[in-house]
Formats: sequence, structure tokens, C-alpha cells
Amino acid sequence: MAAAPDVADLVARAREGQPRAVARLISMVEDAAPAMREATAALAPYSGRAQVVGLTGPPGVGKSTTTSALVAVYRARGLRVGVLAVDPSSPFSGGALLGDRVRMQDHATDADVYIRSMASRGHLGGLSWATPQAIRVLDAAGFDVVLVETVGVGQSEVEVAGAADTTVVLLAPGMGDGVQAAKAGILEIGDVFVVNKADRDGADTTVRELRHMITLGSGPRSGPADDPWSPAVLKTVASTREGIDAVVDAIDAHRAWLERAGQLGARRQVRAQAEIEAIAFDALRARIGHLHGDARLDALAARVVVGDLDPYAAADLLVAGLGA
Ligand SMILES: Nc1nc2c(ncn2[C@@H]2O[C@H](COP(=O)(O)OP(=O)(O)O)[C@@H](O)[C@H]2O)c(=O)[nH]1
Ligand SMILES: [Mg+2]
Repeated sequence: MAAAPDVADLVARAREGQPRAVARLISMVEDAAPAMREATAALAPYSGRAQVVGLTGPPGVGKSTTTSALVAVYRARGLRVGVLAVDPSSPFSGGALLGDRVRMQDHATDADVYIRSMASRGHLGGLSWATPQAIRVLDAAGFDVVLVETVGVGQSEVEVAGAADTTVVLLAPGMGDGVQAAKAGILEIGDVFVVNKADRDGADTTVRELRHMITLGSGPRSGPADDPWSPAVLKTVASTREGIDAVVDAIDAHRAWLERAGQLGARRQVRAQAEIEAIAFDALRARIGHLHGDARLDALAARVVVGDLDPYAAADLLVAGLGA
């Protein structure tokens, strides 16, 4: 077993930009290590500075290629970039993540870029709990931009939208036209839309359909009525980095709007609420889990068996007793 980490030292070294300290802290997040609580407290004063950008979309659309291209643009603009590639669908790092590593190789020797594949390892609370914590580590470590790549599978794109200041939704011609996107609920979460693989046929059709769908509906993320955000729809060829500068400009424009329209604080408030809730649920689940074999649970069960108490009332008594 590894020795209990010296958390203060670890946080200090992460803040100096030492990649091994950053890696250790993120591993603690993934493993839900007991020392994470202390680490989170030590990191808290340094968080809230990074620009957090989520990238989501169907598998194979070019998220990793785009992420790598975005890193190049941010580096050219003198910014330090942290990348989290979160794959909730595979608890064991599989081929997809290996592929990501190859695509990210361009930046492997750059000390101002930190790239990490993260699995949620199926612990309770899963992605919702681990991702914001890992973002906090990178934020406190002084990365100016944190890019979070998530495979668009069901719940995960909604979660990445919750964790990010700006969410970039990627589609490709033929695989995710406007109608499909609307069905998948992806229109509501996108602040910037990118039609990647614009070197293929049908890109203009997809762009047109997306623009149409966006003008039809304005979701809760569009902000105040007198200063709404209308999402940009851009075309890229990530593999040649074509159009990627414009994506960074659109992300920056969105960030400026978030600040101007008072939305940044609002989003972060929602994010913090979700984080607190996830941690609290985890704690509650753990406490209820520990009640198996507990005398209180035994006593309540005995009363339910004989019909002296119904299970709802018993559960109420159990929950009320948790505070004690
Ligand atoms: N033709 C074309 N292929 C691309 C483009 N961007 C990415 N690809 C390729 O699409 C495949 C999937 O890309 P990847 O970034 O791993 O997608 P992800 O699953 O969304 O992360 C890879 O073979 C990429 O080389 C593009 O703009 N045009
Ligand atoms: Mg990928």
C-alpha cells in the first residue's frame, strides 16, 4: 500500500506545475481516496480561475483530434492547457483511450500541457462526482484552460455540460444531422456547435440544419432575454486543424458573454450545487450501507415483518435517525 500522501506538499508541488503531483492528485480523485477530502480543502482557495471547456459528441466524430488541435491553438496563444479525456462507458481503459494517447502525442513533451485519461471506475457517484474534482485539481495547478472530452453517451454529455463554462458539441456530416441532434437533446447543451470532417460531403447540409434547429428553440442556456446567446455553428477539419482558430474565438466570445450577462457565476453556482449534492448522496449511501446488520435496521425490519410498521414509515424513521 502507498504511504498516506503529504497532502500539503502534494498541493504545493501541483501548484508549481509538477506533472507528477497533478497526476497523483487526480489518481486520488479516481480512487476516491480518503485524503481527497483534505486535498480538496487545500485546493479550494486556488480554484475558479481556469476556463473550463467541455467537448462532447458521438464516438468517432473527432473529439480527440479536435482537442489536440485546440491545445495547439491555445499553446500558440501562450496559455497552459489541461485535458481530461473522460470515458464513462469503459471502466477499463480500452482502445479508444489508447487512440487518444496517439492523437495527443504532439503535446507529449510540452510541460505546459497536461493530458489525462480518466475512467470513472464505477464508484458511486461516478462521473458526476469525479469530473468536477479533477477539474479543480487542474484549475488549482494553474492551467488557464481545462478541456474536458466526454463521449456522448446518454447522461454523460449532460454532465459535461454541467461541469463546463462552455460546452462545444461536435457533429459530423451524415452521422449527426440536426434532427438527430435535437432528438439526442444535444441542442440544449451546446454553446458552440462544430461540424467536423468538413472535408466530407454533406457538411453544409448539416450546418444548415443545425442553424435551423437552433433558431427554433432557445434553451435555458441562452441567458437573459435582452442579451441572449445564439450558438455559433462552425465547420472544421480537425485532422488538418482547419477552422480550429475560429472555434477558439467562438469559445472566447462565449466566455465574454458569460461574464457580461452574469451567466458565469450562475453556471458555477449550479455546478457547485450538483457537486455538493453528489458528495452528500455518496455520504448518505455510505451511511445507509453501513446500516446493514445495524440494530436500528434490524428492529425496524422486525416491526415491518409483523405488520406493526409499513416500510415507508420505517424508511422515514431510518433516515431521520441518520442525523443522530
Ligand atoms: N476526414 C476526417 N477525418 C477526421 C477528422 N477529424 C478526425 N478524423 C478522424 O476520425 C477518427 C476519429 O477521431 P477521434 O478524434 O478519435 O474521434 P473521437 O472518438 O470523437 O475522439 C480518426 O481516425 C481521426 O483521424 C476530419 O476533420 N476529417
Ligand atoms: Mg476520443
